[in-house]
Amino acid sequence: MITLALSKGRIFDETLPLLSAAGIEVLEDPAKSRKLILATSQPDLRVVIVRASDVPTYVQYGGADLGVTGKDTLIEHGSQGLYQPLDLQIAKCRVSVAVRSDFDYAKAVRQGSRLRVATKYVSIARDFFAAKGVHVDLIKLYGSMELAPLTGLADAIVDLVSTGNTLKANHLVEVEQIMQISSRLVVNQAALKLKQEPIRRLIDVFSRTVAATATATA
Ligand code: PRT
Ligand code: MG
Repeated sequence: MITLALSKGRIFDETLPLLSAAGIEVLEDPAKSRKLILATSQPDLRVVIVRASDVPTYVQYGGADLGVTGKDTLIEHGSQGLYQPLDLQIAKCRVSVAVRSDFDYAKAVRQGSRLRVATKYVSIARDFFAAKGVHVDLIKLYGSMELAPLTGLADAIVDLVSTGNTLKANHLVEVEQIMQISSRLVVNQAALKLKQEPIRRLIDVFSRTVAATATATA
């Protein structure tokens, strides 16, 4: 049995076409079912539904043989024990710095002010501001980062942006783009050795599909 870890929502939705290209259909919809283990049309492949931030942990410790996870999550979690054969080019976004539209970020940076930065991405934010030589107090949050500058909890946030609509709706502006993000296939290294044939086959189909999609949209 091969176990694939996915999170509900965009990662599940955007992985479906890749599975489909491999001739695999997931037999239940996690948006409708409460089941956490989903059978597929391939009897030796099952999907487990976990929190997005738990995908690397499941794969690292062998609770799943492989998984799909954002590069953001992977950087924050660390990639010990994970083989990363493929950038799947799905669930794309960027990690950015955003502030209230009435906050003069450039001036604060120029003056060497100490910035209060709220984020779920503490490691990415720490490295980014350290490289810029900007002093920051990092405030770890688990969600709704956009609220922090509006309530005076922080001067800035480091968060994921895709369309920019969430920032706009909250009167925030993007002032720096830190990095581009997409989702990666991660594989448990022991599983790769023990179940080499079926896992290699999946990696190969995924990789051909990603390449074909890139050509089609180029
Ligand atoms: O929601 P939960 O707490 O369970 O976990 P999660 O937020 O980590 O999971 P999920 O499914 O929301 O995100 C999984 C992965 O999708 C992330 O780790 C990213 O790699 C990727 N991804 C791609 C995104 C987005 N785009 C995205 N736009 N993840 C989150 N967002 C959020 C963002 O945080 C912000 O609140 O969407 C909002 C901004 O979107 P726009 O379009 O308004 O700019
Ligand atoms: Mg989310």
